[in-house]
Amino acid sequence: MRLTAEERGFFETQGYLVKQDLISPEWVAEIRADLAGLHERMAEQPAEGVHVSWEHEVDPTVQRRIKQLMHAELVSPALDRLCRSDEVLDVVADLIGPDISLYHCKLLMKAARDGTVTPWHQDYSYWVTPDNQPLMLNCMLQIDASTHENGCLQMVPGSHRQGLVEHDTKAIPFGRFLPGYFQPRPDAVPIPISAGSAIFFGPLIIHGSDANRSDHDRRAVTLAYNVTGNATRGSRGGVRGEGSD
Ligand SMILES: O=C(O)CCC(=O)C(=O)O
Repeated sequence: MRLTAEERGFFETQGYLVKQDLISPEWVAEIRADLAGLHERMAEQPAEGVHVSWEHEVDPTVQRRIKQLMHAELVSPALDRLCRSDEVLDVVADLIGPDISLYHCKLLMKAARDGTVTPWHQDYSYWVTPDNQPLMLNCMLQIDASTHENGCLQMVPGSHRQGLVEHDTKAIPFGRFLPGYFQPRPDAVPIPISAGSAIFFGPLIIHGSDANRSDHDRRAVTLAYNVTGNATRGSRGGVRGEGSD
């Protein structure tokens, strides 16, 4: 798969790009099967190497709900395959070039009724170091369809062009956010997409998502890639190009 000039132009001006039906329904079903009972399994015994952030508004004496799980490739063979798939990497290579390394693979569980807001932020506010540049790229793939009601991703088109802006901080998951946290923004665009579709976006675009007010989970995975050699923290090694192993 190669991007059209129109798609590249859209990504450059708007800061994101939607690819409908990036993977097959069968692959989505495999991912879902790998994730069955994940909240309960991780509450009992987190898998080695993963890092779980829990929904902080859920009473842990009643139940636990995962907000995000870092290094999701370790809990799902189908996600592990996705990180290295041509379906994803062909688009990534078109957008950031052929030398790509995996930065992280993160599950965003946004559980039915319990999934909380992700405040407005730029990912680079988490990733910036004195010796790197904002060259990373996210592929956020929906495991369940995202809708207005279940808290689909919202983007502020073109906001990547203003560079990194100052964030407030708080010691909670997604604890870096723009002033106002998740106040309504007239310049934000909700992007509901089907399961198996993905949104590609860079590290400087402002984005966030509302709470899940529905009875259905809104699970997604974010595959973040970096250009090989752009200094990182936490890179899991090359997947393509000169940094491959
Ligand atoms: O789960 C979401 O809706 C937002 C995730 C997000 O903003 C991120 O991973 O940077």
